[in-house]
Amino acid sequence: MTKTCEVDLVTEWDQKVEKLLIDGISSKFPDHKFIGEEGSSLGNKVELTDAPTWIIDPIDGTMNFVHTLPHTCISIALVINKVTEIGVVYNPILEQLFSARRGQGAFLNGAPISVSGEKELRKALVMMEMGTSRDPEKMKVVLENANNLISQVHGIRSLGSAALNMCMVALGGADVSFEFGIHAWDVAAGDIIVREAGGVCIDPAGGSFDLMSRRALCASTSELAQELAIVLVQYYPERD
Ligand code: LIP
Repeated sequence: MTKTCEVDLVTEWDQKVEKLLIDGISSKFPDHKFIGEEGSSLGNKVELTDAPTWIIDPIDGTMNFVHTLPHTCISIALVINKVTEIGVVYNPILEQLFSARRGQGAFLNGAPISVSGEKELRKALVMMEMGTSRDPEKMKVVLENANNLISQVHGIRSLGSAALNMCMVALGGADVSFEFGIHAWDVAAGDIIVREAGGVCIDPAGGSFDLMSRRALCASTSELAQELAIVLVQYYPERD
């Protein structure tokens, strides 16, 4: 089925996985709250309070899932007092389990991972996405950024999943990732995984990362994050 437009997809599996996770977690923690992609698209208000809240994307990279491109994942974060405590991103096709707990490092299938440490944009491999919005202003900004960056960096890549893009930065396979128009459930787990791997997450204009702003930039170093923020054409979607 489609959601906001013809290329914003949801499958029965998005809904089933979200229900499975919410039912399972609720049975152990009945007072905890949830922000889930599919519940939110049914009109449930997205509200992040100080209560323990699980932020869930049951399938990040739904388009890939529909096409059987194997870059698709489940993204789960636990946020308490608006501080992210746990992040899990699991690609069940490639059996890649990225995880992080605040203050305890980041891991891929149980082995510690760390960012590349790259500081210079001209040497960076950049993750960015076209996104599913067909709003002409948004598409213009995406293409302007791709056009401006291509001659300034080592390369540009897109996995089709914001969460997996961020995990590639955490792994050191890519150096920086940014996207406008994503939602809290796309980036909540990736944020803590990148930071626990030694990287940074900021607003793409250079300020502090704001989970509900629908804007994210993560990088292996703050030098690289700030260098990219200066050259990006900005886009400000409506907040979550
Ligand atoms: C997707 C994101 C991706 C973005 C798509 C979409 P979904 O999430 O991970 O980065 O470009 O527009 O939002 O909808 O597959 O969970």
